[in-house]
Amino acid sequence: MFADRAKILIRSGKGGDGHVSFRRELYVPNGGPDGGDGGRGGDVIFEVDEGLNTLQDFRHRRKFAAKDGEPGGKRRCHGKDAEDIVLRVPEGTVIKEAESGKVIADMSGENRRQVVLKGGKGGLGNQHFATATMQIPKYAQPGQPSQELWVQLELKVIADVGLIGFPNVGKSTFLSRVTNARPKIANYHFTTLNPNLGVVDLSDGRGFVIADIPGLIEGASEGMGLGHEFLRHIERTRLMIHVVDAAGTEGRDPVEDVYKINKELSAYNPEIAARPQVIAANKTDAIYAEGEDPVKRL
Ligand SMILES: Nc1nc2c(ncn2[C@@H]2O[C@H](COP(=O)(O)OP(=O)(O)OP(=O)(O)O)[C@@H](O)[C@H]2O)c(=O)[nH]1
Ligand SMILES: [Mg+2]
Repeated sequence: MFADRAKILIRSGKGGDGHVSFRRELYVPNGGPDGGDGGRGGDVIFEVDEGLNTLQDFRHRRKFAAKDGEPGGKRRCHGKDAEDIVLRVPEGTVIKEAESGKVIADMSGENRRQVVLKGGKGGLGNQHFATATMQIPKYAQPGQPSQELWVQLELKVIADVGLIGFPNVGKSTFLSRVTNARPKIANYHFTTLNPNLGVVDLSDGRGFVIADIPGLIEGASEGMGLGHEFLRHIERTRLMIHVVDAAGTEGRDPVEDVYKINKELSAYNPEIAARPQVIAANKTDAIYAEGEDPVKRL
């Protein structure tokens, strides 16, 4: 299945604590404070990887934590900074705060790399806290805490072609015949609940991607059926193949079907409705019409 959503837990590293120590040398009785600073905790960074098309990597692993900074040491030793972690996502991934749905980052266009959680700063060692009146500071600063967050990753399907149409008209069947995809096909509505992607291989080496989108129904633009959820997936396709049950096996008129689906498209986003569309008359083997040939009417 084509993964286009994933919920993951990310955590930045805690800053290392500052250290409390005093110089101890032979013949130096009251050495001053020499506790070093803690290192910085790792950031959590998201980066676009051109080679990725799906969020599949985030299905198997859900927790991603950067390491903590190391604490400071004696003799002004600075704790080591932790390495950042870089999570690679496909272009077009939107990162949202899972609880509120607030968009944190949109990894598209110019935005190739974004720090989403900052690691904690390291605390200062006691060497910094000596004053004229306090020459033996027994205090050092703790490192800043880490941050933890559940985030929702969302990827709009990036396909060249989108298959649209009423439920059960044969969109998935079409996809399975012209691409390498093996979607579920069954004789009931809403068999497809998530978009399936398939690649069409052309002999000259160029291929293109077709997305099979769950069936649309009247009112989809207002959220009926799975409504917006479905329409969201075609936003980035360049053209659509509009599959129609030409035989009207469920009692609907195929020409009316085309108008109804297009009405939903324009209500959702007129820009999508204006994109090129190929009408594919399907189930022609089941046509038993006496009147005008429905394929001709289409
Ligand atoms: N007779 C006939 N049946 C077909 C044809 N294409 C698909 N079917 C059947 O129609 C039913 C629905 O096919 P699907 O490909 O699952 O339809 P879908 O449009 O993806 O359906 P949803 O995912 O529910 O929207 C299945 O039982 C298919 O075998 C065709 O050309 N002729
Ligand atoms: Mg289907």
